Amino acid sequence: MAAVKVYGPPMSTAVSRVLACLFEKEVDFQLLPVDMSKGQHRSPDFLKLQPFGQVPAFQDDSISLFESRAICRYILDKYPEKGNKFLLGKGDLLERASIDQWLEAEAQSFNPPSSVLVFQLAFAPRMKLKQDENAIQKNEEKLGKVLDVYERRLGETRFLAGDEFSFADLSHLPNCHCIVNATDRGGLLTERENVGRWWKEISSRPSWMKVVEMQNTPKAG
Ligand SMILES: N[C@@H](CCC(=O)N[C@@H](CS)C(=O)NCC(=O)O)C(=O)O
Repeated sequence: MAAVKVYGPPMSTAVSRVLACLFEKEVDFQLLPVDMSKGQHRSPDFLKLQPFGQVPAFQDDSISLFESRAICRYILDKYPEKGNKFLLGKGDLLERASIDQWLEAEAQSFNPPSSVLVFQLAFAPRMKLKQDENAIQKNEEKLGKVLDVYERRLGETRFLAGDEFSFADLSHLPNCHCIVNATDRGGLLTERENVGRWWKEISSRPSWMKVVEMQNTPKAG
């Protein structure tokens, strides 16, 4: 069986979501570089894989996919028996619905404000772009309100969808990691008692630590 291919730098939050999923599932993969500083993600060849000109792109034999969350679902569905078998629950309808619910919360409520903060506070300075103070303030407030909901939920359950680590928790790792480690707004997570406890637990999973190691490897992008 040929290893699946992931295109993009591990520093990218969307790429790192796919990598975390592959490590959890113990699925072999090949990481192929995309030099975004040279605009390679907008090259005609890359656009055949990812028509929006973003990373990651993904290939499994003749199948090619884009959108990190859809790529993860594909991996979870294709390899139910490999690695962590319970990222989508143990077959209980309510448990699965709860995972889907918190996955939607990640994509619809958590991701928009946290992505703005990640871009404005972590990436804009590295790219020598001017920060938008108004966007930072607005999205910090928005994210705070979202995390207040998480704080209440995580006061009731160990993880978002219940008492087991799931794909819903995994999907939050990339932006949480950047906010805690690459901005001065980490307190948004760490100063909330239950969110802080949850963050500490999910970020110390061996799968995520491997992703961080890849990000910290020179020339990892
Ligand atoms: N919803 C997409 C988002 C992909 C995305 O925004 N990728 C960023 C890097 S994290 C990117 O390629 N940015 C370059 C650009 O948009 O030009 C996913 O989850 O795959």
